[in-house]
Amino acid sequence: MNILLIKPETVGIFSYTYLVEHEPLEMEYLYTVFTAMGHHAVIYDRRYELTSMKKKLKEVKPDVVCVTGYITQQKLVIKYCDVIKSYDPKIQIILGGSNVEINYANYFESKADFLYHLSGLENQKKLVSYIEQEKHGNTSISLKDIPGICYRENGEWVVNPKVVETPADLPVPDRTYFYKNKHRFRYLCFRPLALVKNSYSCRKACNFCFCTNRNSGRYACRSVESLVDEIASLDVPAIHITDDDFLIDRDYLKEFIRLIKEKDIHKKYLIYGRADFIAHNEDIIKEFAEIGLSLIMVGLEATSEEELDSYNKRVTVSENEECIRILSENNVICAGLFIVHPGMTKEDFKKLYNWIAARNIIPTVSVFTPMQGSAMYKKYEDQMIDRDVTKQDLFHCLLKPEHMSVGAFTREYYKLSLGLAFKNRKSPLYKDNNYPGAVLYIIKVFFVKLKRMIVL
Ligand code: B12
Ligand code: SF4
Repeated sequence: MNILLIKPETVGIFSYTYLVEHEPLEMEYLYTVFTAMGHHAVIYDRRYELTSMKKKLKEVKPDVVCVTGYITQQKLVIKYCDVIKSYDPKIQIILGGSNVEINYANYFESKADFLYHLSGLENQKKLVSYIEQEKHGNTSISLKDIPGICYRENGEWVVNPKVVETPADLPVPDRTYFYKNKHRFRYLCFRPLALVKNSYSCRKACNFCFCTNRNSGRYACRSVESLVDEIASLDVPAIHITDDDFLIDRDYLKEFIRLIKEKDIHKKYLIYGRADFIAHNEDIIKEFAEIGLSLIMVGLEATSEEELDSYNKRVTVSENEECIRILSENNVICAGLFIVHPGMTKEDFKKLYNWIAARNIIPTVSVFTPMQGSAMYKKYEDQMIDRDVTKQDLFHCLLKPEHMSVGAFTREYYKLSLGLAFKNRKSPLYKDNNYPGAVLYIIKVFFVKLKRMIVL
């Protein structure tokens, strides 16, 4: 069969920058799985390819279209389904990805045929085999036997139960697409950059976190050998490990470091990790830094015990302080993640600025967002002043601020974020930024968006 794999265009503020761009790894995985099954798969990455949807459909003549997407792209993905079905109702549409995995019911109104609500791909193979059999009038596979899918029966959606999976089942991704487009993929000065997926979910349970609820809330990771083999095979200087928390286990990390040294691999690593682990495992961070650890995105979140407890973070302010010291002393960039919440006064914004500015941190500040699918969503659902999922991008004020208007809160937020970015403008992380080029890019994106409003 012909299978079209759609990576949607970026929505929101991220679409206006090319300074943080990642390969469409989920699509490369699907490409790998489907080509191994003998299908003809094509990646259509709408972030870079300006061909219209209809033209692409005409070109590829797909039997099946797979679409990925995040919560902010939900409405866009639903619109794609309309365009695909109006082009050819026989095309079978499968929606998957992080948002569908948990918020699959949000897509019940779409024209999709199947919703895939799992982290792994084993059952996706069964679904595609089912579609192929259907096409040829042979039906030895039954939809009810495929876990983790939603499908329609007599006009009603049927939701098959989930199964807990492990990323050990994922194939080694075919990186043909990556190597063709390698120049695009970067995290600021780290480029070219490859993504490596090594785990599902997280063992911790911060209440604002969406990721921890994936894979039915069960953490699972690959063997350290398979991770190192994949890294060794990549012809890139920098690797972004997508694990929500890569600093899970001392022994795992020790073995990782040992194998990287043994195989004489020289790359830079960007990871996510927790402050408590960093604070209590200085020796591991030191050794990891020696083999290339360059940046850790670490959820510091807040500057008081009270706020940290309110997020069920289970980290103390002194652990956060210790983490910042250790990373700084080992020359690892501390990309600290912070949250501003609706209870903050103008004074609190100033205090937060001063706290961050006084430390060696390159921060990203998010607005407290009860993301649908996180533990706290139910608590805040009724208080949300804006239900537009496109705004669940962590940059929008979705709850009524207690001490100021939404406009004033938004101004304070941008003042804080831009002020901190300006303060850190000389950081080596930004050394490759080409600002005139960035302005031209914004203008280009504006025109592309305009064009797509007319022809999708
Ligand atoms: C790297 C990353 C980014 C990169 C972009 C990566 C990319 N390739 O496009 C950057 C930094 C730009 C980014 C931006 C954003 N991100 Co982000 N990001 C991630 C991160 C860390 C890894 C994603 C990734 O590439 N994984 C690798 C792939 C292989 O794994 P996967 O996506 O899970 O896919 C698996 C399955 O879902 C399945 N699958 C995926 N798609 C499909 C489709 C079909 C049809 C099928 C059958 C299966 C399938 O295949 C894979 C096999 O395991 C995740 C957190 C995480 N650990 O997952 C957050 C995450 C995906 N991001 C998130 C968010 C919210 C955003 C933003 C909206 C906001 C923000 N402030 O960050 C923006 C929006 C960007 C946009 N595209 O519009 C959320 C999404 C939540 C949701 N409900 O959708 C996540 C889960 C983190 C979180 N905060 O909870 N992000
Ligand atoms: S915020 Fe980080 S540590 Fe907390 S549950 Fe999510 S991934 Fe785990």
